[in-house]
Amino acid sequence: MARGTVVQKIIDAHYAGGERKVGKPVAIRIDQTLTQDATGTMAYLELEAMNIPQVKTELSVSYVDHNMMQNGPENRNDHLYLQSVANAKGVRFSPPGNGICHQLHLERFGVPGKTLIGSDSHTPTGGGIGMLAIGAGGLDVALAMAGKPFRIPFPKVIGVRLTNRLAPWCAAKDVILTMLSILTTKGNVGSIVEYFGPGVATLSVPQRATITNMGAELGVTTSIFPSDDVTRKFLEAQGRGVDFTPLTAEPDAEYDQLIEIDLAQVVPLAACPSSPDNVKPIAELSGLKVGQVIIGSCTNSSYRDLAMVAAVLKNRKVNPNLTLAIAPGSRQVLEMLAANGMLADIIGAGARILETGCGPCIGQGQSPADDTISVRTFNRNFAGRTGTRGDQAYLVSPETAVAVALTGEFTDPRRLGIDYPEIAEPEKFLINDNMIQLPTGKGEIIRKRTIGQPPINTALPDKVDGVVVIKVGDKITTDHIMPAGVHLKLRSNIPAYSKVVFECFNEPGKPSFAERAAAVRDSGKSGVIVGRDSYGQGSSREHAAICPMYLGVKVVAALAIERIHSANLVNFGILPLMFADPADYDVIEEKDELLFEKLREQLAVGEPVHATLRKADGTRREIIFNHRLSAEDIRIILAGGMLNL
Ligand code: MIC
Ligand code: SF4
Repeated sequence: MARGTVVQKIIDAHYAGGERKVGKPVAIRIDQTLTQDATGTMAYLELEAMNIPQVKTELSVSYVDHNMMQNGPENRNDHLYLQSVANAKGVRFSPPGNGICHQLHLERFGVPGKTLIGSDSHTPTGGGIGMLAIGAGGLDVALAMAGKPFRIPFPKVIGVRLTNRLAPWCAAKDVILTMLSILTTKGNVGSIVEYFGPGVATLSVPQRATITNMGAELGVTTSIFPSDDVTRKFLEAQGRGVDFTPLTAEPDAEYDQLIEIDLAQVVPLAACPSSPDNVKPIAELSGLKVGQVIIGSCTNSSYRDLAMVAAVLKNRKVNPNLTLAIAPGSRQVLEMLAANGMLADIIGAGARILETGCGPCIGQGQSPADDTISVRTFNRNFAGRTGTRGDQAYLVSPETAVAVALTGEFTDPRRLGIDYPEIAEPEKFLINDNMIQLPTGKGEIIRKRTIGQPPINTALPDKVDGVVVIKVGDKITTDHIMPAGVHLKLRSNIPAYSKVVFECFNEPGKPSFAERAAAVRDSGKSGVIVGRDSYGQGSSREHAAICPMYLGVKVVAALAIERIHSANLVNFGILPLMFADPADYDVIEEKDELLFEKLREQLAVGEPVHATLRKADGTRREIIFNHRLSAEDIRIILAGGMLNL
């Protein structure tokens, strides 16, 4: 049971109940929370609904980094609400322009050995500094702010032993892409990845953070590195030496599964369209023309990443057949590049400098042209996420991205013929926290007209007259369920945002998913969503549960449902079920009826749930579902969601 691991040590130190048995729920105390604006408004509305006067964590920070476009008043209305509610509730506030939550949290707040939950799936970035950092839905983060422990499945710990060191032009991004090619995005629910071995000491904290950040794409609970001398130097360079504690696994630590990666064998890789695990060596893509390169996001926009890019771009020119855009991860990074002249090298080469924030990673601008390839240093390339239908987004390291930016086509950076600029981690980062606002604990909460309320569900009825409102396939992401991009500004307005649920599956001239689901709801029946494997991958956005709930969905039935999404469904009173016989997935069709009788009685820990499927031709059959719900989950669902409870 993963004895002697860093994971086990942190869980032991934060243990707040539950069984220490793989897969069983275990509760842990949460030291820190973070939120970002796109999920944060709901999280703080939920915190308000709980009547919590002041947050009870050691540290909570509210960041604004996603919705920065301000086309119309909605986003700025959100910012003002977030700023004022943070001030009133005892939360620090990081305004737009200060940086991406994960990059900033690592620089300024992360502490080895502490627990962190964040309303963003890339919260595991904090694993780079030795934190147990986990992504969750906004409601779970609100509960943690209210001082409640957080429940995770007691993890299976996957140990990854790193040996040797990366060769020039081969990057931390290529390490996580290697991991994705081994483990894929499916089937890792409930695991935590822990890195160890002699190769660890060769990686800087930002490199480690790239690996744990994109570890989210594996579908694991989180990923973590030990806290060692490299961590100490990073914290000292951030003026936070006092926050250092060493934390490493015992030499005889036991892992539930072992993977070996020889860093010297890692080569430049790309995740090809449209899944982070569709990994190929750059050498195989070589010569493919590219229309756009973007460098940035919480995965790859540290000082080292951008300083390396600046050194390569210096006195060179961006290929005229593409555009290169760069979004620094934090103001610290941007200010340092500005102070040492590297920003001038970047601008001089013809790059477009974007605002510090998520930007194009979440479809806020820079959508690529039709039928062109976009190369990005981001962590997700789900279809349509760029804002262009039928997009072709490839995910690469900054090393590969800058090589492509110079040549206009896929180029193995080792073939560039340029000496690899080795960038040492700074001895001292430029520290300027003047944008972080400390809370006063009182003051008015600013609530403009576009700030709604979280809708509250009704208790689960004993008899659910279900109708299948959509049947989808494998690996449906929360981006498929709730698109971001131009719709992101509707995050605080559930009735409006609900209109675009499953928008990518709508067909012209036919009723949209929202219309079909609302019609079922208004007829007094309940919507059922049918998915296949790995349903609900990706983003932690609880809107992927709240909006379907608003449209009357009561059940999601799939072969497997991802962790954060499943927890969000439970929190909003939607029943997540798994087909006991996968063949039933093939039988069930849209518009079929699925009847659950005595459902409240049927729901018990470890017990299957029976339903009757009624096809359009009147034929009936029994369908059996399994679930992974704990006693607490069942209580929440019966009540119609956590807010009711
Ligand atoms: C993402 O990368 O998909 C996001 C946007 O950061 C999301 C959060 C959201 O949807 O607001 C995430 O990763 O959880
Ligand atoms: Fe922002 Fe992209 Fe990171 Fe999500 S993955 S937090 S959208 S930069």
